[in-house]
Amino acid sequence: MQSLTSNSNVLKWIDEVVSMTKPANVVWIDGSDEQLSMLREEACSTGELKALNQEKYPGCYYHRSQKDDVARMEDKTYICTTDRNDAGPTNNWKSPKEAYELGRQIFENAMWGRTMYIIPYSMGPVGSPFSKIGFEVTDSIYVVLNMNIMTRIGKKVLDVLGDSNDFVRGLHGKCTLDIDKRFIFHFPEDNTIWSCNSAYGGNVLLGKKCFALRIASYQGWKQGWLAEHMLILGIENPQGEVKYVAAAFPSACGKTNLAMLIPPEIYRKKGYRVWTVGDDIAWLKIKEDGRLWAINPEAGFFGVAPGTNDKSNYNAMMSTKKDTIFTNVAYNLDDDTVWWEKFDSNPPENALDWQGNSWNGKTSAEKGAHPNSRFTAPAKNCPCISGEWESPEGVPISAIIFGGRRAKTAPLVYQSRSWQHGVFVGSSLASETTAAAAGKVGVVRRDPMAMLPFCGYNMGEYFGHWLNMGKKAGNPPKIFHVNWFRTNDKGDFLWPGYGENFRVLEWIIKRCENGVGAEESLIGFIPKAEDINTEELDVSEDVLRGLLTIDVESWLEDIDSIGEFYNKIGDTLPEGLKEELSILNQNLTDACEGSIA
Ligand code: GTP
Ligand code: SPV
Ligand code: MN
Repeated sequence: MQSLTSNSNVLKWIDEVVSMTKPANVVWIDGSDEQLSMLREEACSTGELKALNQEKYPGCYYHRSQKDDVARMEDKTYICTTDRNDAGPTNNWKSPKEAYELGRQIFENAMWGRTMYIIPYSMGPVGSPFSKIGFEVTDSIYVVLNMNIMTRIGKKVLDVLGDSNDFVRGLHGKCTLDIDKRFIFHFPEDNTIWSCNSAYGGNVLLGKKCFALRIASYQGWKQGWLAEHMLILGIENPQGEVKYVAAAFPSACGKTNLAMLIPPEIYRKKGYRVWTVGDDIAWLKIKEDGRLWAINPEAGFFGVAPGTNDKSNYNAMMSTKKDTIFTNVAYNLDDDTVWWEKFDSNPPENALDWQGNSWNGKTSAEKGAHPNSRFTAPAKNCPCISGEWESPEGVPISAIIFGGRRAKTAPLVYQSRSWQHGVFVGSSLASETTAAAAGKVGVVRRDPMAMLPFCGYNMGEYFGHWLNMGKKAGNPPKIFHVNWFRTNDKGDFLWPGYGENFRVLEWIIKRCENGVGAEESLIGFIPKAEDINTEELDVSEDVLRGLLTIDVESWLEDIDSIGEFYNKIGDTLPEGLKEELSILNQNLTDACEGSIA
C-alpha cells in the first residue's frame, strides 16, 4: 500500500521495521471511518472482537486478552539509557545495545504472514504547542481501534508533522504472547519504544504510559516541562468561575472517579459543577504568568470497569454507552451486553466470564470480570467533559493534589507549607498496591508522585526537576495530600468518598484563594473540623476529627520507610528533600517526647 507521507525520516524507519518483522501486508492508518469500519469487521470475523448488542451499545465491542496478559508488567518494563544512572535505582535497566539486540531476535520475522498497521498519532490536540507526535507500528487491530479512541490518529497528524524528525518511534508486536519473551523497552535517548509478546492495554497502547509518561517525562526533564500521572478537573462556582486542579494518585486509586465527580446535591443546588479535562495524564508547562498550565494529552479513558456503576461514577458509565471497547469483563449471552462486579445488583445467569468460561453470576463464587478489566471510551462521550478539554493552550492549575490508599497514616487532607515541602509530600507518596499491575495486591509501597512505574529517568533527578519547576514558576500551584481510604479497626472505609470528595475539594480551593484558615500541624496545614462541610452527610463529628488526626507512631514508622526509600535513591536525592525529611522527623520526635514528658 502507498505510504501516507513523504517524510524521509519516517519512511526510513518504517523500511527498517518492515525488513526486520517481514509482514505480509503494510497498512497505513488514515483515520477514516471507512477504514476503521473495515478493521472492526475483520476483527469480528477472526474473533479478536465481538460486536455487542448494537441497540443497547451502539458502536461497542468486546475483547478478551490472554489469562497471563491482563495488567501492566513492571518487571518486564525497562528504561534503556546509555548510562545506567540515567534510568536510576527505581527502574529496570538494560543498555540500549543489549535491549535492541534482544528485541531484534524477538522481532525478526515476527509479523510473517500478518498485517502491519502504521498508526500516526498526536498526544494532545493536533497542532497544539503542547502536543507531540508518535507512530505506533503494530500487528494488532485491537491496538489500532484502541489508539483511535485514546489518541488523535491519521492523516491530519502527518500534515502537522511535515518533514520533521521530531516523533516517537513505537513498535509493537504480539509475537507469540510468550510471557518469558515479553518486554516493554523504552529508549528515551532516541525517542523509541519496543513492546513485544503482550496485547494488554498499558503494555501495548504505546501513546499512553510508554510515550505520554515514560518518554515524555524524560523529554520534560530535558526541555523544562512535566509529564505526570494526573487527572485534571475544573470546579465551577455559582458565579460561573472555574478553577482547575490536577491530582496524582497511583493506578486504580481513584483518578477517573475524582475527575468525573458529581458534587453532592446541596452543592449542585447552589450552582457548583465539576468539569473533566483528563483522567490519567497531564502535561504541564510554565507560562509567562508564572503559573503551571496543563493539557490532557489523551482523547479517551482507559478506565477500571469493576466498581464503576451509575451511583459511583455516572459520568464514566455514560461515557461507555457508545463507541467503546470493553476488555476482560463478563459477557451476557442473553442480550450481548457486558457486566462486571458492582455494575448493578443483577448479575447475568447465562454469561461468559473474563476468561470465556460459562459463568452464572447468581451462583458462581468466581468473579465475572477481571479486577483490572477496562473500558476504552471516547472522552467526548463524557457528559461532564470540560469545554476547555481540547484547548490548545491548556488550563491554569491552582492546586496539585497527591493521594494514595493508606489505611492509617495519612489524614483526609492536608496542605504543604511550601513548594519544596509539597515536592517532599509527593516524593514520599505511598499506597497499597492494586490489580492494575501484575503482582501482589494490598502491599504498601512508596510511589512518588504516583510515578514509580512511569518515570522515564532517574527518580532523584526527577525530584530535582520538580523543585526547579517551582522556582522557575513565579506563581506555582499549592500542593495538597488527600486520603479517601482511611479505615476503622474492622477495615471499613471511614470516609464515604466518591461525590462527597467534593467537600474536600471545596476546602482546597478555598485555601488557594486564602478564603479559609487551617491548623499548622506536625505534617503541614490541616483543616479545622468545622471547615469541612458535613451538611447532609452521614459522617459524625467524631469520625471527621478521627479522619484529621495524625497518629505520631505510624508517622514515625513512615519516616523510617521514607528514609529507606531516599537511601535507595542515593546521590541524586536533592538536599531540599533531605531537609524536609529532617524537619518532619524533628516535629514528630518533639511531639513524641512532649507526650511522654
Ligand atoms: P488507573 O486507570 O489505573 O490509573 O486508575 P484510577 O486512578 O483512575 O482509579 P479509578 O478511578 O478507576 O478507581 C479505582 C478503584 O477505586 C475503583 O474500584 C473505585 O471504585 C475505587 N474508588 C475511587 N474513588 C474512591 C473513593 O473516593 N473512595 C473509595 N473507597 N473508593 C474509591
Ligand atoms: C494504570 O495502570 O495506571 C492505567 C492503566 O491507567 S494502564 O494503561 O494499563 O497503565
Ligand atoms: Mn493510570
